[in-house]
Order: sequence, then structure tokens, then C-alpha cells
Amino acid sequence: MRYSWDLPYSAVTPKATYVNRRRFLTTAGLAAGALALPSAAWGTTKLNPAKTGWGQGEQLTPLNIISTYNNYYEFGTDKSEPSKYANTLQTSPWTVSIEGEVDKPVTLDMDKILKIAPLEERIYRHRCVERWSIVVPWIGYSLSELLKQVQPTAKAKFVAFQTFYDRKQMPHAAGLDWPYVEGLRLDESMHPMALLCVGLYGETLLNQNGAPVRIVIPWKYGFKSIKSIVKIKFVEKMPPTSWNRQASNEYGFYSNVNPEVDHPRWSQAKERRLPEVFARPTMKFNGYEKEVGALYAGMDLRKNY
Ligand SMILES: Nc1nc2c(c(=O)[nH]1)N[C@H]1C(S)=C(S)[C@@H](COP(=O)(O)O)O[C@H]1N2
Ligand SMILES: [Mo]
Repeated sequence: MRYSWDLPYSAVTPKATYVNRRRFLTTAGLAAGALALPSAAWGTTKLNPAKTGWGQGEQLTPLNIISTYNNYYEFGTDKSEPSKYANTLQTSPWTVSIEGEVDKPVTLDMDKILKIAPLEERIYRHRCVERWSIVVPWIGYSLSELLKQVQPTAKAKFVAFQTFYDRKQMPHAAGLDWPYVEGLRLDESMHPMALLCVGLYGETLLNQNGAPVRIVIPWKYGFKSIKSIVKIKFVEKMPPTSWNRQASNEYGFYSNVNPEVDHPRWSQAKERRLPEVFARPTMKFNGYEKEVGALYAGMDLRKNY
């Protein structure tokens, strides 16, 4: 695995070049016939989100970086691999089941999910545990709107999330046990900033960014923002999470962005905002302490890393 500030110069190309390349790939795929790219592979359906107050004034990271510098280990461990290999993911048809400690389990298709609440554009900072960060105009609505579709029982204390997994569609998957799983405490999942995300930059999500539906938890390290979700389960006990299983001393359940608590192998005090060259200070809760700090009142954030 290459390391944090390894942004290849080739990733820093203007959007026009990137979009043309995408068209070219599609055309080439059709011409070649046998390549037969799945129609939903590059997810370019226009969305019409309402502009909201979230994150106005932030300098957005260009789309060509957001879509070519990714972590999505189901499609390879190198940052450049998801944009090359995630086109094999079949995103349609797609359903998400919501089950576990609930009165009425449901299975929802994407048409239903897209209509549960009005789509909003939310500009959030995204800070990877590997010390790079981006600013993304995500599209979606509060995760709480989706979770409210079922009645959690009194036993429900946590929410567990699971990514789709199929070795045939993910032949480059490496480095973790599958399927990828994540979790949130119930009150974290109901916080209005926790986003159920279906798009970015005005369009449905590209596969490498987690199509067709993911969550985005902007005050936590990026790995909490699980992609391509197929199952959501309300549970009584803290659920297992992929990175905690992989290295529990390095990746905790909470994983709130915190410049005061170092990763065992590196400081978390600074980050590189792509495509900037020089590091800048990392902010506690990724700068969202005013909004989410109360969730962690009285908790020892060194122990609960
Ligand atoms: N299923 C799945 N979700 C995932 C990952 C992954 O490997 N698999 N990587 C995580 C990490 S480490 C980060 S930083 C973000 C990256 O999201 P982005 O590529 O859209 O910027 O996705 C997160 N969600
Ligand atoms: Mo990450």
C-alpha cells in the first residue's frame, strides 16, 4: 500500500479532461462490445438537490480528485484502483434491508430510498485516518429519515451497516474480511449531520464513491463512512467493524477525528487537504465540535478512540 500524500500528478487534471475520459471509456466499451460496461457503472444521472446552508464558503475539492483518489478495498487497496475497477459493480437493481431490533423490518429499493426525504446538497469536510482530507458537495438527506422508516425496539442501542459483497464483481478485493461492516451508536446515527448519501457534485454517486447509497459521517475518520450499503441492522450490543477487526489497537469503534489522540503509528495533528501540498492542522471532530461534541460529553476520547 502506498502512503498518505501519494497523490499522483495525473490525478490533478481539469474536470473537462476527466469527463471526456469517462465518455471515451463508455464509447470504447460499446465499440468493443465484449467489454459490455454495465449501464449504471458510471452513475451520471442528474439529481436536483436543494441548496442548504451546510458548508457554504468551503473550497470544494475538484471532482477528478474525489473520483480517482479513493479507499474502497473491495476494488483494490491502492488509491487509484477503485476508479479503475469499480465499474464491475452492478448497482441496479439494488435494495437495502433494515432489520434487527425493530417492530417492522423493511426492504427498500432505490426508487423508494430516493423519495423518503427531499435531497439536499451538503458540503462536508472528509478526513481520512491516513491524513488526507477533501471537501465534497454530497447529496442526500439525514440518515435519521431512513431509520425512521422502522420502529426500533427499546433494546436497540447501536446500528450496524453492511456493504454488498460478491467476489465475482469484486475480484480485486484485498486487505480486509468481507463483507465490509461498520457501526454507529443509535444517537450518533440519528444526529442530523449523519448523511444518507446518494450523490455528489449534482449527480448520482460514481461506483468508486459508494454507489448507489452510502453514509457520510463527517466528524469521524473516513472509514466509518461505509459505501454501497445493502443491510442496516438495529442491535443491542456494539457491532463489529471491519477496521477494528483488522487492527483493534489502531482503529476503535468511535474513530472521531481527533488531533489530540495519535494513531499508534503516526500523529493525527495535521492533514493534507488535497490537492494542497502543505499540511494544515486537523480540527477536533473535523471542525464539527459545536454540532456533535455533546454526543461524547463525559467520555474519555483516548480510551474510546
Ligand atoms: N465498503 C467500503 N466502504 C468504505 C471503504 C472501503 O474500503 N469499503 N473505505 C473507507 C475509507 S477508509 C474512506 S477514507 C472513505 C473514502 O470515501 P471516498 O472514496 O468516497 O472519498 O470510504 C470508506 N468506506
Ligand atoms: Mo480512510
